[in-house]
Amino acid sequence: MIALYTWKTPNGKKPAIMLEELGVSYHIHPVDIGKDEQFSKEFLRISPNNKIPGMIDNDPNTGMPVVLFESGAILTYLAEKYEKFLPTNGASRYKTMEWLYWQVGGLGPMLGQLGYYAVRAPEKLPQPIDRFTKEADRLLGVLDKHLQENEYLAGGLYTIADIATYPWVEAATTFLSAPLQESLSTKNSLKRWIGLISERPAVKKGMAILT
Ligand SMILES: N[C@@H](CCC(=O)N[C@@H](CS)C(=O)NCC(=O)O)C(=O)O
Repeated sequence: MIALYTWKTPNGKKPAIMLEELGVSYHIHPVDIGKDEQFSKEFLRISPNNKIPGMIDNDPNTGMPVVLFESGAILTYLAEKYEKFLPTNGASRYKTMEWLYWQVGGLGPMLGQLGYYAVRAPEKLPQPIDRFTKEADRLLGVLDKHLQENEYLAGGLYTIADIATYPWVEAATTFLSAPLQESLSTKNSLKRWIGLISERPAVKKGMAILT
């Protein structure tokens, strides 16, 4: 069975959504990052970067467990193993990769910094809050523009790029930042996509882990 080491944060919800979409049975091992459990010896053996999510797939068919950290790698592994949500070849495969890397390397880190400075930091410093709000809004604008001409991130197909991006967009437009919530009202294509993704039963289940 797949063991998912995770917590109820945007990065932690991505593999849970994927496993729900695949209908694969899995067991959640909570790693409470509010209590520094990501620094435990057991977890560091799975994720040496001390960040959730991590995953162990004890698949008897492969002979040895597959141990992974980094949500993009976990999503890609699961997509290739179960042959779903990542086209095996052609332009749409690389469009999926393009938006997956955009999320993991751009949207996620910027929103993560915004979350720190605007929500968690004891002192609210205007300069970093302003910088990361503007950058997050720019990235959401890029997404909105792309979605004007594309139903999903990779075009006509729902893929791991959508699965990776949705939990961060949901956080950005709910609790992370009031200015981002306001600017969503002008981003109609992004709103359409949010509606489309949020209605999926697997997304509802994956978003609700550990609540
Ligand atoms: N690039 C990583 C980012 C993971 C990440 O930032 N996880 C956060 C929670 S959303 C975490 O574990 N933070 C704990 C820490 O920094 O100590 C991924 O996509 O898996």
